[in-house]
Amino acid sequence: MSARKLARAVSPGHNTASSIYVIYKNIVYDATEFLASHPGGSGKLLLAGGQHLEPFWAVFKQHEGREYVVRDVLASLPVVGELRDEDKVFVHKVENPYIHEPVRTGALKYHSVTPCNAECTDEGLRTFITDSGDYYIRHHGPVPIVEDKEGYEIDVGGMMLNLGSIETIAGGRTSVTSTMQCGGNRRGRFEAHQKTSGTQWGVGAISTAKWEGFALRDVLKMCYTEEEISRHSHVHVEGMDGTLISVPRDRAMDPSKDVILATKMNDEDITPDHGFPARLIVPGVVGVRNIKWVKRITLAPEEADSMWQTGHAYKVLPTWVKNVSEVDITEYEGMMEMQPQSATTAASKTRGGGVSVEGFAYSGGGRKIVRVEVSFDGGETWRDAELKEGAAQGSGRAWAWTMWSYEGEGGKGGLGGKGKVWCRATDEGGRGQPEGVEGIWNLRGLGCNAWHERYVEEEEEEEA
Ligand SMILES: Nc1nc2c(c(=O)[nH]1)N[C@H]1C(S)=C(S)[C@@H](COP(=O)(O)O)O[C@H]1N2
Ligand SMILES: [Mo]
Repeated sequence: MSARKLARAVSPGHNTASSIYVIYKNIVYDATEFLASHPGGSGKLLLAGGQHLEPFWAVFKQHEGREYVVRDVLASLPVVGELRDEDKVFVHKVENPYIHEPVRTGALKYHSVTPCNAECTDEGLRTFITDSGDYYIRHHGPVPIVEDKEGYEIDVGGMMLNLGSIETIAGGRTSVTSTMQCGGNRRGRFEAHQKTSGTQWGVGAISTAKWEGFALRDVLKMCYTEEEISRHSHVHVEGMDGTLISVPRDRAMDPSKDVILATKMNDEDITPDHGFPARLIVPGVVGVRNIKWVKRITLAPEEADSMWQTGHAYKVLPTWVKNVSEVDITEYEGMMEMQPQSATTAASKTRGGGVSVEGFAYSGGGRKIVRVEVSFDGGETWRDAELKEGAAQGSGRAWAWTMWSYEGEGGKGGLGGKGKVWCRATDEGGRGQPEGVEGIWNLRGLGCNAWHERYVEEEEEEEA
C-alpha cells in the first residue's frame, strides 16, 4: 500500500474520521478501535492519521520509554500491511504543541516538561495553603491557553454559560479549602519494589488551595430540570484538552460534599497551569477527577467512557495483575477516595540531643486525621506527633490536610542505629497506613501510602 493512498484513506487531523491507520516502523496498523481510549484524546491521535508515528512521539514525549505502547497497544491492533520501500515517507512536519506553555516561576521538582509533571517541594509541603506557583502540576498534554476570558463558554447540557452568566446563579459564590492528591503520588516508592508505569512521583504530587466558585449542583440546576437530574446517575466533565471523567450525580448534588466549579484559586484568577478560566473541584477525591479548563458538563445515565474513568489509567488493580490485558478492565471501579497518607517534610537533630520533625497528613473522603505517629526504630515503638493547622476541620468534611510536628527524644535505641524517622497517620474511620508496599503494589502505581521514611539531618552548626 502506498503512503499517499493511506493518507487519503483518512484525512490527517480530520476529527470526524471513522477509521484511522497509523504507521510504526513501516508497519501499517488500523488504530480505529484504539481511538476512543487514546490517553491523549482521540483528536491527538487523529493528527497522526495516515502517517508515521515516530515524529509525533518525538514531540508528544509522554510516549518516550513506554515500551508498553508498542508491546501492548500497537501489538493488539490489526495490521493492515507493510509499506514498500519506494513508499516510505521520511519527512514530516509536526507543529510543536508546547510552544505556548505558561511561564513557570514557582519552586517545583520537575519530572517532565512536555507534558508538564512537577511536584511540590518539601518547603511547599510545609505550608498549609500552597502558593499557586508552587502547587504541583500534572498535565496529560499541552496547556490550553484561553486568551479571551469574555469569550470563554462552558457547555452545560447544551446551554452555553459564560463567566458572566454563571455569576447570576442562584446560590451565589462559595469556597472550599481542599487538598488535591494525584492517584500516582509516591509511585516512585512502588517502583523500587516492582515496576509500574507513569511519572515516578516522590511525596509531592499533593497540594492545598482555597478554591472559590459555584456549587456544581447550582450549575446543574441552572441548566437541567429536576426531573432530568433525578433520571441521570453521573455527571460527565470534559476539559478543553479532551480529558474526560465523571462524578456520581449524588456526590455532585450533595451540599455537604462541596463539589464546585472554581474560578478562583487562593483569591485570584486560577493560573493557566491549574485550569484557567474554570476547573472542577471534587474535594476528598483523587486528583484526576478535578478537571481543569472545563469545556463541557453533561448528565448521563452511565459513567464517562474514557481512559481516565472506565479505562485503566486510574484503576487500582489487584496486586497479582501484572499486565492489563490479563483482566477485563471494565470489571474494576475507578479510583475515588484515597487512603490515609502522611510524610515527613523536615527532620533534624536538635542541640539538646533530641529531634525536631514536621510533616503533613491527609485522608480521602473528608475523613479527619485523628492521629499521626513517628517512629525512630523502624516501627517497633511509636510516639504521637502534635496535630496542628487543619486539625480543627469538621468530621466528614476535612477536605484539607493536617500539619503536624514532633519535638522530643529520638526514642529507644536513639537515632544511632537507623538515623531515620518513620511516620504514619490514622483517620477518623480508623484507617491507617501499611508498613510497606508489598500488599498494595499495583500495576498502575496508584495509591501508595506505605509508612513514609526519611533521614534525620544533623543539627545545624551555630553561627559564629
Ligand atoms: N483537563 C485536565 N484536567 C486534569 C488533568 C489534565 O491533564 N487535564 N490532570 C488531572 C490529574 S491526573 C491531576 S492529579 C490533577 C492535577 O491538578 P494540578 O495540575 O492543578 O495540580 O488535575 C486533573 N485534571
Ligand atoms: Mo493525577
